[in-house]
Amino acid sequence: MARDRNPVTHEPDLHAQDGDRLTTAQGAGVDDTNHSLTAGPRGPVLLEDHHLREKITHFDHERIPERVVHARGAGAHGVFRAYGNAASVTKAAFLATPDEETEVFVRFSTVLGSRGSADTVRDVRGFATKFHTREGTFDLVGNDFPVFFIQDAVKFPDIIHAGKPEPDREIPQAQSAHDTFWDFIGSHTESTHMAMWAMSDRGIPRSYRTMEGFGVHTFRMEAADGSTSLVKFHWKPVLGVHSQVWEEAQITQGADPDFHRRDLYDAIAAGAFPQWELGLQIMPDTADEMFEGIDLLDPTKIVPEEICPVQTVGLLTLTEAPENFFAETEQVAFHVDHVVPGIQVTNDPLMQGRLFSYLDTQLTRLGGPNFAQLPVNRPRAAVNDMFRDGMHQQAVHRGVVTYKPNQIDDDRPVAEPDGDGVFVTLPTPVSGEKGRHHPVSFTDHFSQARMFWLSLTPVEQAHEVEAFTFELGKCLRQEVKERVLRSLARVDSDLVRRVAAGLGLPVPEGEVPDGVMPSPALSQIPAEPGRVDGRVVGVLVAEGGDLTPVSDLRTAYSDENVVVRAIAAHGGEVSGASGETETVERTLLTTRSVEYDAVVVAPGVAGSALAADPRTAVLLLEAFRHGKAMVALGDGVDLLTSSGVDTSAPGVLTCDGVRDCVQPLRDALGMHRSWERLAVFAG
Ligand code: HDE
Repeated sequence: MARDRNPVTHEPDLHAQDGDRLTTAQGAGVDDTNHSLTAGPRGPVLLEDHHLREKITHFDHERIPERVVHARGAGAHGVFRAYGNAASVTKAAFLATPDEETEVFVRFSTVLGSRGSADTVRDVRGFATKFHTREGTFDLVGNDFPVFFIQDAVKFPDIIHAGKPEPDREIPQAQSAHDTFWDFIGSHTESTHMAMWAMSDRGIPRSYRTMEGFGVHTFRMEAADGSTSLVKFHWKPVLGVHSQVWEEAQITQGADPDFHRRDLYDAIAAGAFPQWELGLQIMPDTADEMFEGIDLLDPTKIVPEEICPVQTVGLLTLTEAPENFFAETEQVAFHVDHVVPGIQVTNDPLMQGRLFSYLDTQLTRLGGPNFAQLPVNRPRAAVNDMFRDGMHQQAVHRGVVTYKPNQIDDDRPVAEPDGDGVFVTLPTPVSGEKGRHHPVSFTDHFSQARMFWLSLTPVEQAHEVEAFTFELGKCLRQEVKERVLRSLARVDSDLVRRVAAGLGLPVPEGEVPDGVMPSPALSQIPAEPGRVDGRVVGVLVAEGGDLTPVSDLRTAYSDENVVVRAIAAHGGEVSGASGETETVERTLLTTRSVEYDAVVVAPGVAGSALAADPRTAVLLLEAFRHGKAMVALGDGVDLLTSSGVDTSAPGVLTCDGVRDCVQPLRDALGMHRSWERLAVFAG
């Protein structure tokens, strides 16, 4: 990925700021940047100080407007490799050519919070991918849920106004747990399905690396032979889909608000490159654009994987963190209408509105129409658009001809409908009366919400109940809670009974849709241990105790880049019983349980200074409550017991030596959590 080269001219890119000498913005050397120019040693500052004025003026204008939604995010560069099997449905070269590699930039985000808000709030996550293909840029601007709150883009400002902090006191930040959000959800029953996703564990991912991604809308694909299909995009994380639990997410918001971006950068730095397979659900392109009774233009509906399997067509690997957050992650500009030959949009009314919005918003955010010239946005395909001038124009265009047709340049450049790599809109028929319609096929708002509920395991259902009860419990107005309960009564009687009980409100009556079947693919609980790359194990160690478990576990899991951190009573180094030393990475002051996927107590900690500190018990009990794998080595079991951890509970391993616990701990990590233990808490 030669990012030090200009992708268009292949000239070395100027990293704007280069060399050892401090200069002004115009390149003159600066003599002193610590003292303003004054009249006399204690006199007034002189207007003549051009360095001071230039430096402060530039600083005054450093900020650009944050994104109106998805302001908080983190990105990474990577590569997409096509398997080539997609050639049967699309002529897009980056998908259809076996082993073709395409440079990508991916930005993950939350939706509601400001740029400085915490990563682990309950929200849908953005999953936007810019494919720099040789046929032009393709942006897949997706989310980590496959459905959306609304069916029509015209309601987008309403849902976002309702979800953002309430305008009088500007609280709560990055939270949906407030009246205006639930007032909207209760009054738009089409939102019920997405609300079920948001209140499930999907709303609080463990990491960007363990999220699925979805294009949400149905796209139309065109193969080289001219055949067309209706297609939905999926990203399948190689590490599986995993989430935090709610208390853990809340603690993380304070203990490490950068948790997800740190995890992304740390994993890349450790060589545990995050990976997703791109998958397609391919459906026939029929005149009614329906599949098995599902309206493919309704973005509040999924097509269950059981009736249309996801076929994987390529692998995305993130390999490089950005060099500069502002230049890359902040200035990247995605647009749903950035499509390439072989991929076309459909009449989904939510998608149609987005085709306008993404271009429009960049004009404010990036200050004009030339944002595609910014390094992170620059197409890798040659550009010859005949657009001219505008704010922040980077190019020095040649010639006098900036119009078509022209004689002076033999009418070049030419538009050629039959040329290679040319985007030609498919001649799909359009008919009907103009009007503000509400199609009948968009009116079923509850069957798939019910399907989602029925597809969850009891532990996941308990989390869903807890989330609804928490969010509605934070609302101040009774009528808001009552209306949402009326919607839940139309999803499932058990769900509404449990949420109403938690809120202390009467259970409303509701008719639930008949004959709804679950879709097992919607549950996140793995059937067997998955991969553990980049997982974090914390080992409590004591001065004079046995430190070898730290290095032994590191060696045992080195192939999977598992991070093993020593936690001790003080920073610096600790020395073990046999003279071994270990660098302390965390103390009780600098860590919290949420940093670890598993916690190990090494021999010798019981009875040490660490054991006497009440924060140790807090760390252990949190890990226990959150279903984390826990290991007591030797007398470590005494510390677990004195801290109140039930050592006979599932997922609590007691071993004499490290060797005995390597495989069981790996398996426990691969299951992500002890679901049996969480089931006990869920009741
Ligand atoms: Fe967006 N959305 N959106 N959205 N969206 C933006 O574009 C909008 C929707 C999504 O990391 C904005 O450049 C409308 C669905 C992501 O830079 C804005 C509607 C999905 C990102 C905008 C939707 C998304 C955005 C704000 C209703 C999932 C972050 C800044 C029709 C399929 C991209 C920007 C990044 C960002 C408008 C609904 C995903 C204002 C009008 C559905 C991942 O243009």
